[in-house]
Amino acid sequence: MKLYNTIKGILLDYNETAFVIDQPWDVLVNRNDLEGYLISKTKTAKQLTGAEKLEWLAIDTILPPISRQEVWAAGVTYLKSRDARMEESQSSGAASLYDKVYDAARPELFFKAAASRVAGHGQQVYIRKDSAWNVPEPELTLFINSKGSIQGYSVGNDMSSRSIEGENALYLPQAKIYEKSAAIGPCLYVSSAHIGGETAIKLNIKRNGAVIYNDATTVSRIKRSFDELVSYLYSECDFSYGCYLMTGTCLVPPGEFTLQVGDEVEISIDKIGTLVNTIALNPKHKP
Ligand code: DO4
Ligand code: MG
Repeated sequence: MKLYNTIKGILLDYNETAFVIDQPWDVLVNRNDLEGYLISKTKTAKQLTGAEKLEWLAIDTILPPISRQEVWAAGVTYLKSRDARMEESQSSGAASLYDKVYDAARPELFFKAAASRVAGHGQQVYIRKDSAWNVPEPELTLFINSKGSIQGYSVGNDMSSRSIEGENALYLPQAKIYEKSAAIGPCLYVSSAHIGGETAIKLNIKRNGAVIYNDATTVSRIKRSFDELVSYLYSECDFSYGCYLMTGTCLVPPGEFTLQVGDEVEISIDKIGTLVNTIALNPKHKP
């Protein structure tokens, strides 16, 4: 089942029927057995007609599925990511950091975004004006409740500056955290069953309507289990409203590739859906 946050309210898409769930997002999602609770709500919740459902899910109506949750991210959880970072950081001498963290017991985890910096499906994500090399990072994103239990999944984009991170690994927060550097959506896919290794993640980038990059892989290539990532994240942090955790990028465009303003980034993950964002510069910060 899919839970959508929209400007009209919260829509639950279950068995081809759309229901209105009249509750604040943070109260609704932060529970154990979210799936069972939502199924029970379908008995009394208002149903939408097909036309109403289309209106609620129009591209300018959908919001990111987040309210007061923090967004965290795991890094170097796939070999592709390790190799790309080792290459980009060769001149800074930091390549071995990535090699070490890939093999270490403790994963790389970093704070990615406050909810206000997160874009939803159909919205713009930004590249930094002081960055020459920018990529999207397609990441399966966990929704974890305040008790540390995974209740759902979403599609995430961990927008990143490779030039800033490659210059010096200590610049990671600037490479990763800025306005609209994260996108999550289009929905929260709620499931008590774990997302399996066979789940496909696809990245498609279009420029002037033409596909300029397209690749896919599966979650099975991840080095660490979700439970391992969650247990490190929750070991010394409390999340009163639950939190999102991006689980690391599994696809990296070739070294010569950088995003341009106007590019369209599409990330699809089986069962969850497709998150589409357009690349822009922050209008407030244009030179
Ligand atoms: O080590 C830097 C960040 C890694 C990352 O974001 C990823 O692997 O997805
Ligand atoms: Mg990432």
